[in-house]
Amino acid sequence: MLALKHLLAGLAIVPTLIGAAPVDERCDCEKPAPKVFIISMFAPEAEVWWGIPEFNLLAHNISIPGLSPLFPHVHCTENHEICQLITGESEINAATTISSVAFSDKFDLTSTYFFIGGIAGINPEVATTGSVTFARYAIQVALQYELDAREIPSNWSTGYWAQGSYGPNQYPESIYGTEVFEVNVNLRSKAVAFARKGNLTDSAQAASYRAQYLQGEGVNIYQAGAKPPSVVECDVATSDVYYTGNLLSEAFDNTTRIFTNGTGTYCSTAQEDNATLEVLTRAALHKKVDFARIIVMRTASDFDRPYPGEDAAYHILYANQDGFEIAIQNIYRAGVHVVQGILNEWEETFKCGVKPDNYIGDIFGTLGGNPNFGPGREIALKEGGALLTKRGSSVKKMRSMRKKGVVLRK
Ligand SMILES: *[C@@H]1O[C@H](CO)[C@@H](O)[C@H](O)[C@H]1NC(C)=O
Ligand SMILES: *[C@@H]1O[C@H](CO)[C@@H](O)[C@H](O)[C@H]1NC(C)=O
Ligand SMILES: *[C@@H]1O[C@H](CO)[C@@H](O)[C@H](O)[C@H]1NC(C)=O
Ligand SMILES: *[C@@H]1O[C@H](CO)[C@@H](O)[C@H](O)[C@H]1NC(C)=O
Ligand SMILES: *[C@@H]1O[C@H](CO)[C@@H](O)[C@H](O)[C@H]1NC(C)=O
Ligand SMILES: *[C@H]1O[C@H](CO)[C@@H](O)[C@H](O)[C@H]1NC(C)=O
Repeated sequence: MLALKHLLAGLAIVPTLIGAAPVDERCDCEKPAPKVFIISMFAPEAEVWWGIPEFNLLAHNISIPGLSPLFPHVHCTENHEICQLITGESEINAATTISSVAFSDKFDLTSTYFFIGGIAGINPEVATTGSVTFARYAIQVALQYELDAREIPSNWSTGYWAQGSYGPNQYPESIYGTEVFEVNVNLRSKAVAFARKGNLTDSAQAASYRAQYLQGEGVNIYQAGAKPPSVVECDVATSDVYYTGNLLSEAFDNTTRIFTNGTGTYCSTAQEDNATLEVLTRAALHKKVDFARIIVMRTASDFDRPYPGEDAAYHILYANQDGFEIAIQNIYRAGVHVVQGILNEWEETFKCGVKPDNYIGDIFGTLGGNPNFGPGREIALKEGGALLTKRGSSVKKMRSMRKKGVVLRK
């Protein structure tokens, strides 16, 4: 290499040669440029797309370094118009797999629609099992401090409180940057319209379980939870911890409201989406992907809390909610219309992209613009530690928090 550089440096015409060579962007024309990339998290979510009449995702199995050892291939149709990856479950797997694909040289992803299609828990105040939800926000609700409930101060409503704050339901003062992501609302509207063409499935057992949410006070708050499955616009919470029960669900509903400055609607609960969106933010910053082309769809496999009067542990461990299979099936039944809708209207609509009217991106404003959540770019970056060595105030704050017994882990 060194020798070659020397040789080239001696040639006056080198700049012209390099300029004319078919390098960089030109080469992207040769690479597969999928129109839709389906993001599945584990085998059942992936396999529901296989063996279907509409398209064959198993025509190409492409290995990419960095994918999960459990799911070592990206799958694509014969013409590479539709591809699928399987992240593996939870935030670490999602971030690692999406990074490997987004920064891989094997694809041109600059015009690709990323379509997250996974199952999730569901808030019965907003929707029910089997429902298909489309998020505007993804909120990393468990990115907080936590005390076990048995050790919390007597006047606290939960053991969770935002980082850098002094108790539950306060706004975070320490920002990591992955707390909230917002995706393209105009694209979501189109995806929802496509998904509504789907004939959603249900089961008799799921129907009889959800009817019990109307008991007692449920009659006032859980009407949506007792209705048959439908397509709903509401937001997704991300947490590695698979939490459940009335109190944690209410606490993370509160967190969603606080992190989104009251603009988010807590409904589905999953373990990956903020990780996926963080990677796509970074990839978008380097023009590898278009952050305006992301759809977050979660279908509901179980309720995040028991019905009134039901024991919380019994609900999650032993009750037959029967939501899993219908949630998996409805990924395909609703999702296939989203994929086909994008392909059918590619030339007139999707090729050039659907312009967002809302802010899109993370809490820092990394991709430009001002989020309608978060403390603002300057403060968020400062609280995120970006300028820590220059900022006496942040250092002082950390010291004073340590004195108060709050340990900031980095
Ligand atoms: C791709 O992998 C799937 C299962 O992982 C397999 O069923 C299919 O035959 C493979 N396709 C090709 C072209 O090898
Ligand atoms: C709990 O009580 C303490 C001590 O009186 C007070 O400082 C704090 O604000 C209270 N916290 C909440 C969440 O009410
Ligand atoms: C919808 O799906 C159900 C089975 O889940 C089937 O019985 C019904 O005929 C379907 N309806 C339409 C309009 O395709
Ligand atoms: C959620 O917020 C409401 C309103 O601020 C509060 O009354 C409730 O105790 C909170 N719930 C939890 C579990 O923190
Ligand atoms: C969100 O709420 C926090 C805490 O009240 C506030 O400091 C921040 O300015 C708000 N952000 C926006 C964009 O309104
Ligand atoms: C990420 O988390 C925020 C809240 O913490 C949520 O509103 C948002 O929908 C999440 N983003 C995605 C894409 O899951």
